[in-house]
Amino acid sequence: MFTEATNFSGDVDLAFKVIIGISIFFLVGITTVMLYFVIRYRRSKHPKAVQVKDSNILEITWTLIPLALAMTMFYYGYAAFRSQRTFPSDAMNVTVVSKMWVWSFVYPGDKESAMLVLPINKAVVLNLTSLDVIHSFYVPAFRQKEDCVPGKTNQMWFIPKLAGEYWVLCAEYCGMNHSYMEAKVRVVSQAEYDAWISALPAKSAEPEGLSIIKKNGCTGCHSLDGSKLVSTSFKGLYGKESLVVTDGKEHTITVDDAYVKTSMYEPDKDIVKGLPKGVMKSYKGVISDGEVAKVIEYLKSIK
Ligand SMILES: [Cu+2]
Repeated sequence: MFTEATNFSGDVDLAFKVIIGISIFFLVGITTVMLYFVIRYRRSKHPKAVQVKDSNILEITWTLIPLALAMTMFYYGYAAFRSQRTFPSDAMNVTVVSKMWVWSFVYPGDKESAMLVLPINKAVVLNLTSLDVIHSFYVPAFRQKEDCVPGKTNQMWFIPKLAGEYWVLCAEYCGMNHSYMEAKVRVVSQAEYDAWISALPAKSAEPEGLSIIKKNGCTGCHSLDGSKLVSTSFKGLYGKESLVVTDGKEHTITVDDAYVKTSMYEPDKDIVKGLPKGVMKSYKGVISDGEVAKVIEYLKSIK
């Protein structure tokens, strides 16, 4: 439960343990004293109230002790927070791009990956961005969480200390597939990282249509490998016959250039039977006619 996966996780866990320890101490202490008083001073034994005169010593004591306890909790919390906000200058930088409902990680050299792969024992700064709504980058094993806000770059940093695979979750409710917005962080040896990053193709090497699809976050709902997400997979889609509902009437269409374009610009017009309405936004004015052609070209290539 308390594995130290990064240089910070121990500090965060310590703050957690101090706060929970003090809380448990008071829960037990106050409950015990309360039960004792309830029994000891019950009405049948003490029918008449006794007036207690105020005591300065007592007042000062019960002010100073809670102050010291609160400051202790503050100290451990602040110590863990401060080191996380003091950024190293020699760290490697990775940009985290969030979009409903996918994470992607952009490495220097314009390389992009769906998984965050990091070399062990090396400081990394994550530059967190969002292309649409507020998401929150959360790695429970690392005890770290930071919001991804559109139009703004937030940062977080850490040194991975334990090789392994960890979950990345979105901790800010961001719409229908929020709970599926996940990725993996893989912490590996430097040699393994070097091999992985050099094998990762630069974004410019991929088909333009695929870049447009990724950039607009289409893969959050449409898979490229035939698996079912919110909507139909792009694999094998072009040229396929599909049962759609238009103005409440069912009919069969063939997925061709015109249908792909309509689906992007007026997504609610011809809805594939069984799929929900109003989930996909219109990409009119976002994806140009020229880009639509590139996407169609790409869809044809994965028929
Ligand atoms: Cu999200």
